[in-house]
Amino acid sequence: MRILLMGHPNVGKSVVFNRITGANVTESNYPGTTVDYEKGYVRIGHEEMEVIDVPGTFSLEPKDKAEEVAVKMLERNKDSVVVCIIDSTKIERGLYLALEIIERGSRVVVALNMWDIAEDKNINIDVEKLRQILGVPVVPTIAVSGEGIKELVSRISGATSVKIESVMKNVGGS
Ligand SMILES: Nc1nc2c(ncn2[C@@H]2O[C@H](COP(=O)(O)OP(=O)(O)OP(=O)(O)O)[C@@H](O)[C@H]2O)c(=O)[nH]1
Ligand SMILES: [Mg+2]
Repeated sequence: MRILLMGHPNVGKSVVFNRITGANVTESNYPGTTVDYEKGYVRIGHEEMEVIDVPGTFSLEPKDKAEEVAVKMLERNKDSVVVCIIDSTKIERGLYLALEIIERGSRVVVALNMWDIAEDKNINIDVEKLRQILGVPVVPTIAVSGEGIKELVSRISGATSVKIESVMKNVGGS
């Protein structure tokens, strides 16, 4: 089984990747650092899973080379679990991409990364409500300190796909 780490540029995908796999991929605060993909491994239970640090993409309608690589990765790996990494300080934009990935039928786990910065800015996110609306696991993370990463990994093997129609119904009802 494969795990794809996806999200907008500069949300912390490579730091999460390094945390999960113990690898050492270039991290930087310049968006678009990862234009090709990196591969590593994580052992979950008895299973060794391949983890892919997918280039950042704003949406599934590619606008440049990096986004093209990202969308192709998703299309070629329909049965993988996608860890969708969202910048907690820019949650709406990130959720749009998460919904697009859910809509494609992938199993998704959402990481609300940069949780420390959101706290500093007094941005309060109702994680439980987000879980209920999306119907997928939602885990706050601080990739740079490692907080939440263990829990994130623990949610991967149980991830299931959800119907976009039921998510949209929940959005309407909230
Ligand atoms: N404060 C804080 N900084 C973080 C966190 N996660 C990542 N960063 C920082 O955010 C910057 C971007 O991290 P990367 O892992 O390179 O981001 P990326 O998503 O891989 O970026 P691209 O490959 O360019 O798409 C780095 O300077 C990280 O140190 C976090 O949870 N909290
Ligand atoms: Mg990167």
